[in-house]
Amino acid sequence: MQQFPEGFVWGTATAAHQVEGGNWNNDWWEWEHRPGTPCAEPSGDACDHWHRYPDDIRMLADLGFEAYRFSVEWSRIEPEDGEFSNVALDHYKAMCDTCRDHGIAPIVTFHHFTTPRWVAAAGGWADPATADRFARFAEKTAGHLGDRMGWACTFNEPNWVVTNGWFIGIWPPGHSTDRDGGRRATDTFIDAHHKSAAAIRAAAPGVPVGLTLSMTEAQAVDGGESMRDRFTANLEDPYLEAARGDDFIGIQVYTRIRFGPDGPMPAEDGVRTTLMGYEFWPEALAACMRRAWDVTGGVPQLVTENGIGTQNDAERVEYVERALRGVQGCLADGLDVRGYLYWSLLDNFEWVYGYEPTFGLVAVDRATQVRTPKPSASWLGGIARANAL
Ligand code: GCO
Repeated sequence: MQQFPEGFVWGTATAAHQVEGGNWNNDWWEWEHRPGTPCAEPSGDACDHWHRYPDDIRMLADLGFEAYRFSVEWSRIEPEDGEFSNVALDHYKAMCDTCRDHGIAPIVTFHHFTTPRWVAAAGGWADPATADRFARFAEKTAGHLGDRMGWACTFNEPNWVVTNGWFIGIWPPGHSTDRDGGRRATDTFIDAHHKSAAAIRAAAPGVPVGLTLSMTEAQAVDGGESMRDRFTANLEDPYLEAARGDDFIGIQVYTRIRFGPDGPMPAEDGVRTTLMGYEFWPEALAACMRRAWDVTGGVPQLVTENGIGTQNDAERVEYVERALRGVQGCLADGLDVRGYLYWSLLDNFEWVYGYEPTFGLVAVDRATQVRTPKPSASWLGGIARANAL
């Protein structure tokens, strides 16, 4: 067994819209019900985590974890411009208190893909004014939660919101090849990150603040170097550079992409794929951690998402074990890695894919909401308790 550093954080992650249920006042609920939507199905009741979080957090603690990353839903906290809900704020305060009661550190994400309808209608992320709208929401929320938070993530994967919302068009606002809108959205997200991080630090002194970034190991094949470099330069590097000087950066990795001279290539022959169509490539985590370490100039890292959509729980164990071996290699080479959070605690709403891709350590019966931990849940919880692999 190889020990992880003293204080290494072990946990799991979810996101409000994917698990709470009934999140109707945001751009994703509208997107799911729009005629011709690319969504396989609506989020609906999700995992009813809005009501069932006490049992879910207790289950998390009983499994052996010590951290829980969840997101607060802006559209619940600020349903209309400048109108704040104390009931919603108190709900998330109670979630933090429940975590603490079980010895769990709450890792609070302030924006996980979903945006209130009123913000989207006012211009959304392509409107620079949204940075101040978001900073005001962050200040209000952080002021309410304070140091109940163990860590604060301003954004979850803003690069993925821009890619799918302005370049590919399968996420709201549904633009494709909108380079100008995508650039403005990237600029607004980065401005919002700096402003909200400052607001959170002022309202909750001592709580580490950072953004989380979707990263993919980008490999060049047969002259694909320029395509690979264009991918990383456009999708990842602006945010890695924005993270320089932050308390930490959240690294979120699932797979690799191979680039040829014409762009992304299909999965390599002989390499299995997951329910998301990703190549089964656990080693991508360490590769992206190393690249982030270089580009950010050594900003401390927290793996805020890593996992696999699969019906085969033994494959989940294989994936995570290989990914963690990569983390151990990064630690051995001097990277400052603070912890590992598995995505996800629960099988949940996987955005346009609906409920079919199952990432959870814990299965959820869609009809009854009954939770059933998978063998991987106690396996990873055991690693968390031992702090060793
Ligand atoms: C993401 C999001 C999660 C996904 C997870 C699996 O990285 O896309 O943070 O909401 O559910 O990554 O795709």
